[in-house]
Amino acid sequence: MVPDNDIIRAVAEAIEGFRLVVVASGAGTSKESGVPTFRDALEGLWADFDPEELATPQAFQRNPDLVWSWYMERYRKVQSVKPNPGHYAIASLEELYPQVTVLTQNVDGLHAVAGSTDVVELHGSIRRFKCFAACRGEPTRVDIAQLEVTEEKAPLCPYCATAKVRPDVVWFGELLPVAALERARALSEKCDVFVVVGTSGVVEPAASLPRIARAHGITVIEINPEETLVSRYADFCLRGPSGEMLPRLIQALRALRQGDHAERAI
Ligand code: BJW
Repeated sequence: MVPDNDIIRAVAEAIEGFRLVVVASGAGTSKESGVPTFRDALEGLWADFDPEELATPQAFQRNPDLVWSWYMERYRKVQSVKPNPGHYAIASLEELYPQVTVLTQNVDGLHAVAGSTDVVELHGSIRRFKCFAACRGEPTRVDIAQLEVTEEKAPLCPYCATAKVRPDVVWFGELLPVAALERARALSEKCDVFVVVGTSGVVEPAASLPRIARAHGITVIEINPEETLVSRYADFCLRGPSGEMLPRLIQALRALRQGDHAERAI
């Protein structure tokens, strides 16, 4: 059931006056931009594959060309899509709060395109590439615009000419970027409100962040059309697509602020 305005207003009232806002986003945030979520069933050529089995270093070692073509298809997609009203609403929180940080599991870069200025990419970026063997240290970034790249074949690293080039994302079994994870954990302990948007909340360590916030007595708000593991302990659950719920929340926050100004003027 889509929440009515009273619920949205109650959430706005609960977070009005806060200072430090954390938004933790997952694949559902980009769904309305046309980017499939990670756990949506794959289509077409990929229908027979399980994304969890493609997103591993072992899969890349076994069959680099297969994993490369999956990522190239997604890389092309990400370059052709635009942020949706949910991304823009998250960016516009910066007009209402002194500090807003986005902790994203997404690799599509759409928060920055929408104008969010403080984005922590926990799982890397599909828009960057690196040497699989980190031949010049981790990460050995490779600009694929400088290479002759096909969709079908993982290119060789231009530096070592031995290892293949891979996307600069975090696969299962790999460590998240240390500084990004440390900052995410610290913010989860000290923010005023933790808004979890469009994630199934199954992948660790990102899934622990709202639990950390909750354990520190911080208000947790979930925005997701479906119930998830986060729903059990969130203070508020807005059940609906983020491209609809977030702009309504911004509208309610702005209305509260305008009401405040009007009252002060009387
Ligand atoms: C909408 C919507 C709309 C739809 N609006 N919402 C502790 C216990 C058990 C296992 C582990 C553990 N610690 C570590 C692990 C292992 C593993 C893990 O978590 N496995 C789980 C599957 C159990 N984690 C790791 O390996 C991590 N590394 C690590 O911890 O290193 C140390 C270590 C290693 C091994 C053992 C122990 C310690 C690395 C995780 C890297 C994840 N990488 C991926 C791929 C990135 C590149 C790529 O995109 O290809 O990241 S996996 C994939 O899942 C991707 C996503 O960022 C991530 C999360 O998915 P997300 O965003 O939640 O998407 P979905 O599809 O699951 O959900 C979408 C949601 O949107 C749904 O809820 C919808 O309802 C909703 N929705 N429309 C709003 N319009």
